[in-house]
Amino acid sequence: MNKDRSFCIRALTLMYSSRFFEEKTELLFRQGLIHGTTHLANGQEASQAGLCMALGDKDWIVPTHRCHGFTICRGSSAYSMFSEMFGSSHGLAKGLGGSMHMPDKDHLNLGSSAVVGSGIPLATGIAFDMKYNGKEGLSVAIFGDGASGRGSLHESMNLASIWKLPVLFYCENNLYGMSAPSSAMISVPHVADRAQAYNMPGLTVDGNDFDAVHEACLNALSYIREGNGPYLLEVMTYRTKGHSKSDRRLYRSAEEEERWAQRDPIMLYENKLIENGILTADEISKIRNSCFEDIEKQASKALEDSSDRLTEQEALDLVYAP
Ligand SMILES: Cc1ncc(C[n+]2csc(CCOP(=O)(O)OP(=O)(O)O)c2C)c(N)n1
Repeated sequence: MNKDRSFCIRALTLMYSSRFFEEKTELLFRQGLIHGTTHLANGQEASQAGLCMALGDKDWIVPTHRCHGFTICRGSSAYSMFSEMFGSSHGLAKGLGGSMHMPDKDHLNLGSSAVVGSGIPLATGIAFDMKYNGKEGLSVAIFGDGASGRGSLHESMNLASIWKLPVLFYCENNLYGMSAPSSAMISVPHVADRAQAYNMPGLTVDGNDFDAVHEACLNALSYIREGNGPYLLEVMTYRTKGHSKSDRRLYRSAEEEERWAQRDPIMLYENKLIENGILTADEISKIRNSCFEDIEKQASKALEDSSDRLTEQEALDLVYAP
C-alpha cells in the first residue's frame, strides 16, 4: 500500500468525485434535466482511480460507454462533463455527444462511443502510431467483460502482440454485460486467460481494492514501457446500479447486491486509511464533504450556463469538419 498522505488524499478525492458525479447525474436525469441515456459506474471507482493514478502524462486512454469515472480521474472538469450532458456548448463535445461521448484531448482521453468494443482498435491504433513514429507514452484500451467476446478485442490483441505495441488491454469485469452474467458468456474462467493465446501476460486482480488495482497497473505499465509489448489486465468489480437508467436489475438477487455492498471500494479504502493511521475519520469526512460540494457547485454552474448552445450551422460545421 502506498502510504504517502497526499497520494492517499488524491486517491480518495478522485473516488469521491466519481461517485458524487454519478449520484448527481442520476438525480438530474430523474429531474428531467438531462435527456437520452446514461451508464453509471457506481461501485467501480477503485478501478478508475487505480488505473488513472498509475498513468503518465503522455499516456492515452480510450474508455467505454461507462466513461464518467475514467474521464474525471484523467483530469476533465465535472463542469465540462455536466455541460456535455446538458447539451451546452461548454461540454467536452460541445454538447453534441452526451453521456457516452466525452473526448478530452487536453487530458489524453480519446473518448468513447456507444458501439461496444469499438474503442479497442482505436487504442491499438494510438499505440501503433506511438511505436512507429517514435512517440513517448502508451495507450490503454478500456473495455468490459461483455466486450471481451467481440472480434475487435481478439484482432487487436493479436496485432498488438505481433508488433509489440505499447498498449494495455484493461478489462473492467463488472460481472454483467447488460443482463448477461459473464460466467455464462465467457468460455474461460477469467478474461485474463485470453492473454495466453496472444502470447502476452494476463493478470486478474481485485478491482474493488484501490491499492491492488494501482499496483497491478504500475507493474503492467512498466512492463509495456520497457518495450515488451502489450499486457492484459482484468479487474474484478461490480456495478451497483443497473446497466443503464431503465434497468431494474431483475436478473440478480438482493443477496448478491448486499454481498457486494459490503465490498464497496470507497468504504474499503476509507477503512484501510483509518486502520493504517494515515487519515482520521474526521479528516475523511471533511474530504468527502468538500468533494460533494465541489460536484454540486460544478453541476449548478453547468446548469446555469446550459442555454449556451451551438447554432445549427456551428454544429453542422463541426460534424462535417474536414
Ligand atoms: C456492438 C454492440 N453490441 C451491442 C450493444 C448493446 N450493448 C450496450 S452496452 C452492452 C453491454 C456491454 O457490457 P460490458 O462490455 O461488460 O460493459 P458494461 O456495460 O458492463 O460496462 C451491450 C450489449 C452495443 N451498444 N454495441
